[in-house]
Amino acid sequence: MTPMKLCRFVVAHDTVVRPGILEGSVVRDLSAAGIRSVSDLLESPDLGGVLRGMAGAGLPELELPEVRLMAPVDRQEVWAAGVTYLRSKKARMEESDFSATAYDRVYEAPRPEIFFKSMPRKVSGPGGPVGIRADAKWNVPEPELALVFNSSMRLVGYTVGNDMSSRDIEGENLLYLPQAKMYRASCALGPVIRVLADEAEARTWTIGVSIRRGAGVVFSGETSVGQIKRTFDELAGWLGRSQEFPDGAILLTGTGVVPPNDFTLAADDRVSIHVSGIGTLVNDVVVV
Ligand code: DO4
Ligand code: MG
Repeated sequence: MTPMKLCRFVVAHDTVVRPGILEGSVVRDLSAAGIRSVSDLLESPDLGGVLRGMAGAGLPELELPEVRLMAPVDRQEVWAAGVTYLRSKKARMEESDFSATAYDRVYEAPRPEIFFKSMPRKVSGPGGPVGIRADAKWNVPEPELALVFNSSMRLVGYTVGNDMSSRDIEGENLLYLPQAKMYRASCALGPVIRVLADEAEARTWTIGVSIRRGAGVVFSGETSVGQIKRTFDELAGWLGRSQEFPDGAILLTGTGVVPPNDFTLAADDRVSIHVSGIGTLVNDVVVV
């Protein structure tokens, strides 16, 4: 079966954001079938059946160059888990002085690190900017698989995420984490939501990042989703504790690719994050 991918898009010279299905280079306009938003669609108890029904529904079709893809979230809050890969634990311990043991402990503890990352309207989409703080000196992208949950905390899809981070601010003092993680254009998601794939399949996917500066690649790296220490159910269970998400939620699952410690992003760098089962999210770096 061809992988099923949902998107949000606008047609050139239009401002209306529409939900769509992306198949190859063709976008099918789901708004023509009365579907108002991706998060509404993700509430369906039989998403597979609904989407299969759309295949023969004669929906308007557009070629990718005719549309602009938007971040595939409309009303969902965006949260993030951290220190879920051994590589991230090591990097965090290297960058911090007196808080190193906190990372060591959280990697082993039953309760994971989970933090709020972004309101949906602040998320950058494909081709949008990703920010580095003007007051930070050590900035990196964090390429991450993002889990997509509906309002019942059912895992309904996956997208590609970038949890942009200021390592010097986070390393100086653990209490500065919100400033290292939450600022203008610090979160990017896209290009699509891959649906109808279970955790076993997602764990076979690879996550790669490549950073271009001018004509050259200044960093590239790859890991496997299978390297995540915790199961998706475990992460979902902790995220949903004493919480409610009436519009669903996104959970970034942590980074397993960290550039060397002498690397920092610069304005105009192009960050491409590829997850093999989903697609590639491309964003250019701006100073904010
Ligand atoms: O506490 C630091 C955040 C770690 C993180 O965002 C990650 O591991 O991806
Ligand atoms: Mg992260």
